[in-house]
Amino acid sequence: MKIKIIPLLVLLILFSWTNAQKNGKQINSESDVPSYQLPKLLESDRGSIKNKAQWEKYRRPQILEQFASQVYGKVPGQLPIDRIEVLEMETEALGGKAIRKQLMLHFKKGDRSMGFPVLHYIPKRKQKVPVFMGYNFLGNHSIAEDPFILIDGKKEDEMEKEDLSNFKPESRGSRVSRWPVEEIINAGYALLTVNYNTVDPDIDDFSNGIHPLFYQENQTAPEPDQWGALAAWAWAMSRVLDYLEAEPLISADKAILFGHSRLGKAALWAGANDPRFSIVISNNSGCGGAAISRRRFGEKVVDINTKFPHWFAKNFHQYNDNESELPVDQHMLVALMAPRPVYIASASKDDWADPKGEFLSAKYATSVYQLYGFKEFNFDRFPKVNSPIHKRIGYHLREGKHNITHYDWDQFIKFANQHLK
Ligand code: GTR
Repeated sequence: MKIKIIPLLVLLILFSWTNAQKNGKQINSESDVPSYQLPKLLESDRGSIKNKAQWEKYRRPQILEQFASQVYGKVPGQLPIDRIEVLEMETEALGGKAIRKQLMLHFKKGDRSMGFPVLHYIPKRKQKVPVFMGYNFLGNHSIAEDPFILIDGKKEDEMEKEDLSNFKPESRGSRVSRWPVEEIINAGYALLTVNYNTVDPDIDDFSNGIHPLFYQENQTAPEPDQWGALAAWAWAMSRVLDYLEAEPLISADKAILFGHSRLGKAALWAGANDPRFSIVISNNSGCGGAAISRRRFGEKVVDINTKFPHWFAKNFHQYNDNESELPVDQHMLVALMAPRPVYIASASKDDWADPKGEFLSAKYATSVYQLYGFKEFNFDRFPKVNSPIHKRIGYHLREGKHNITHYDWDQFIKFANQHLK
């Protein structure tokens, strides 16, 4: 009797283990990718799109609207910067090479107000300089060892106890490996950063951050087709660009927006909405970023909406395990950057972000770039590790994990040099 039960038990355990693999994070084999059909980039209700004029007039606005109402959510109105406060400035930063500026951008609507601090380093040059701009995860003070970087806009000894819940003084310099400030400055670029939590805290709570300034009376959360956190982070980068247009040391028409991971998703959405960003770079942005949702490889729509219910519009939750009903897919998001240079970076051990799905978005977006005369891409085959492709669309598969490294930055700087200098 016992002898019969044991093989049965083994079978049962094996069966449930395989199922757990399928439902959980580990399902990462190309053979598990379902067959799927992508929505057509160059078909509209008016027929096929044959040139850039038709793309810009009919198809682009339609795709943008579908992403806004079904994926990231619409921004319910407009709100310009109310006031810019200079918090700190040093003309001899980084051993005299750069100017450090720290500002607070203030916003106000009715009796509600909020603000977020901006840090930049600007190389000392005779002419205006281009700028890399992007969010950080752990606070502006995490990007460099520099003791003068304020923590959430405040000096360390002036911080109250509650200020410390979001920002740890010990984070100072903790992310220098992701932020090669000197290399960027030496290459002639300014660097601007904002902590994303200061725009909208990354928690499932719509009572804080920028959202409440847009509420109607008695509204406490965005409507189903209105913005989640990613769209709020995207929106705020455009407001930073509004400020940069008046900054005499920086060429706002050479603003390179970059972001890693969730912030890479936000960078792509910001770039889609605001054509003033001259280059957009997404690093390991994955699901809801550059990766094709219909591949269901690594992180799926249902995973992201379950773990981060506040990132996207509520409408996006309709597509949990239902990707085939999405009117768009992420190659269309990349295509919304056209004809501007766009860069998609993946990492070989970042299965959760689906490197191949990120590559395919770049590849399929080329059909729109071709309407603008950009024909050469070399996107026929998924490239080997560390073999970057720098065309009007850039792509690389870095060897290694989900991260942002010197290798990535070297590629981004080369790509920017190629297109802006
Ligand atoms: C993960 C999330 C990803 C990615 C990442 C990040 O937990 O599943 O979509 O955004 O976080 O931002 O680091």
